Amino acid sequence: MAAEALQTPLFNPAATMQVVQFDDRRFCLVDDEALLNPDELVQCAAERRAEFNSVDFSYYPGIYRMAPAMRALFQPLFLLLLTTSLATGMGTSPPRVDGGSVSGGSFLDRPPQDEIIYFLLPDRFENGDASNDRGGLSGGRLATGFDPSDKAFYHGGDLKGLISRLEYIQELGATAIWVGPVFRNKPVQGAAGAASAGYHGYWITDFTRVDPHFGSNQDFRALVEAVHGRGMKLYLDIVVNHTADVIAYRECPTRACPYRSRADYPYQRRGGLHGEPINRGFLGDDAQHQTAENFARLTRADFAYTPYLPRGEEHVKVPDWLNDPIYYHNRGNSTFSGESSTFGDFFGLDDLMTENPRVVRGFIDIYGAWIDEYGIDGFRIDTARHVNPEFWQAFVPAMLARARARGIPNFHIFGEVSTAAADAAPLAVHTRIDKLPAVLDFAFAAALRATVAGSQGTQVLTRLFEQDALYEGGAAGARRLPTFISNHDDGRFAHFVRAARPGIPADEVLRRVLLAHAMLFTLRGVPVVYYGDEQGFAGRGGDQDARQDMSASRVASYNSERLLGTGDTTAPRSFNREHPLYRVIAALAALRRRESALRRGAQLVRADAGAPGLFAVSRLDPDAAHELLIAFNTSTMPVSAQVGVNSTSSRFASLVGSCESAPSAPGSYHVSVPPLDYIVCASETSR
Ligand SMILES: [Ca+2]
Ligand SMILES: [Ca+2]
Ligand SMILES: [Ca+2]
Repeated sequence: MAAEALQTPLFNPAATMQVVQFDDRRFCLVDDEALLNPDELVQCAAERRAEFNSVDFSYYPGIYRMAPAMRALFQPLFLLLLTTSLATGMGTSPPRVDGGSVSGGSFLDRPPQDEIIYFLLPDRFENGDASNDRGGLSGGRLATGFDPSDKAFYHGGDLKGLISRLEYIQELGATAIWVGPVFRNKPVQGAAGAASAGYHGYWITDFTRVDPHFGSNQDFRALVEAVHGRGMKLYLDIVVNHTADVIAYRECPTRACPYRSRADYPYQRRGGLHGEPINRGFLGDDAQHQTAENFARLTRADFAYTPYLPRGEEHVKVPDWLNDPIYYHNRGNSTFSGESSTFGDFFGLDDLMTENPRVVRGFIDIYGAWIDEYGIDGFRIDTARHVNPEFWQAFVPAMLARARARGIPNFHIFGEVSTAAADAAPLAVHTRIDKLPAVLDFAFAAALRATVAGSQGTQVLTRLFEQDALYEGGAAGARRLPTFISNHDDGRFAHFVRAARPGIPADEVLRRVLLAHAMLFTLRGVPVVYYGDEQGFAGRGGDQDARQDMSASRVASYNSERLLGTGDTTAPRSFNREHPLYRVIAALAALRRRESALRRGAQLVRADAGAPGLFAVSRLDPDAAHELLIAFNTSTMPVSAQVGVNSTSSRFASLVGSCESAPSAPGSYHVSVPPLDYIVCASETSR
């Protein structure tokens, strides 16, 4: 036990009580004097981290500083556990300390609801290797996809660059990284004049390889190891619904093919009701017919259109079975309604016949291998709503089992079900029918857009959370939903504020964006920070306009943008840890890591309004033994109100903003919240 081991930067000499972590199992609560006496520390061993529900130490390798309010609560609990563990003979082995650093707890033990997720597109993050910018291809930008001055093309970001910036991400407070798809893409798609590149990763041709623009599979392994080495997790963005656009149809050589339905173009006729009989005996794709025997009778893919593989692209997809058109729907472009939602091509992208057991097995093999090979921690599933429920019902349990076998008990899977309304029903159905463990909470994003960017009353939020009952697992299930306010498709929250309130002062835009982040980190759900939001990126819209470069940008429209909270532009690198948004997000992340009620606690709405104004909730974690009252003000006037609290909550401390120290009467607490601001108040009363 070297005394140096305790002199980590996290040690706070001003604190009178510290928690020392010896390894991933043992902790010790000590006062300052004890720090000077290593022998006393050796004798001080404790229970497993998992039992300390009020503070998750796995986030704090080294020495943890306790908030004063927590210390008083924690000390008796700790002493009880310590006494118990010593009495049962546990904790008598000497603590293991490696070199000068105390090893951290295992990230593998953290449940999904404890994460803070940072979502990035590798192409737009950091360029660590200029030699791969063209993906090993030669020629102009229509061949290589590389044009750093065009927002629709590759800009050079790669996995090596991402590895070099992990400290920046971790210091922001993220515990998990959701990386946009890394698989090999078709480099360029689209007709001349409308061409764009696969820099975003959603046009996969080879599901087994990292795209050469991003590096190699070895680089991916290095990334996962580096992320895990920091006690963080890596969530991989995957696609099952479609591949790149390779398959074409003879019937429409120069235009998009409109959708042809199963009723108008049944499987057993070629090209329509009066066509020649084909696929004799094929009983269709309904759930009860999704058997290998039935799909063996589907031998012709020309029931609606005549699909073909353009010359030179016959074997572009990997694994090779993906090159056979029989494994695709081939019914033309989706209209995003009716059956075309799951059977249509997503803007020409080849829509897989995910009802076919061969396709199900194929994707279990493909993505299972990424779990086996690299030990990743979860999947974000693209376009999940456009795949039939039976696929997910088979795929999800297979992936979870694969992960468990690999020693990843908390593997997480969350699907993209894109909706624009603050309505949980269209999302929840995919947790109940498809059995997706979670979906991205688009309804939360819409509700914040309506109330914090727009001018709807905070009752919108109350209605949203009432609908948590719709999710599989109810409110507890809803606490596992990744929540977000910005993304790469719809745009960034700052853009929504500007769009809803043209001409408002820059300071008000910033305050509304800060308020939205405060809601993101303190309301139920798992916060997802979209890269660049912490640097004040705003964008002028969605999609390409919301995919700015963190590395020095050469895109004129990005570089002319007014960023929030800084006079800088995206022309130089944007990894500023002093940016006001970076600092506020880091503080919110620290608050969330410290307060188990924010991660795992039930949420009770305490106050709302039919107009912009007060929204208050309590977060209650039975193990934390205190109530967190959080009050937001979405209006530009101060609010002052009585809100309900637990009648046993008798003393309060301010965690954020100014809180009164006592309730006005049992069960009623007075809050004053400045315009576009929030307060977080912690009761000190045990239950
Ligand atoms: Ca590069
Ligand atoms: Ca196609
Ligand atoms: Ca589909």
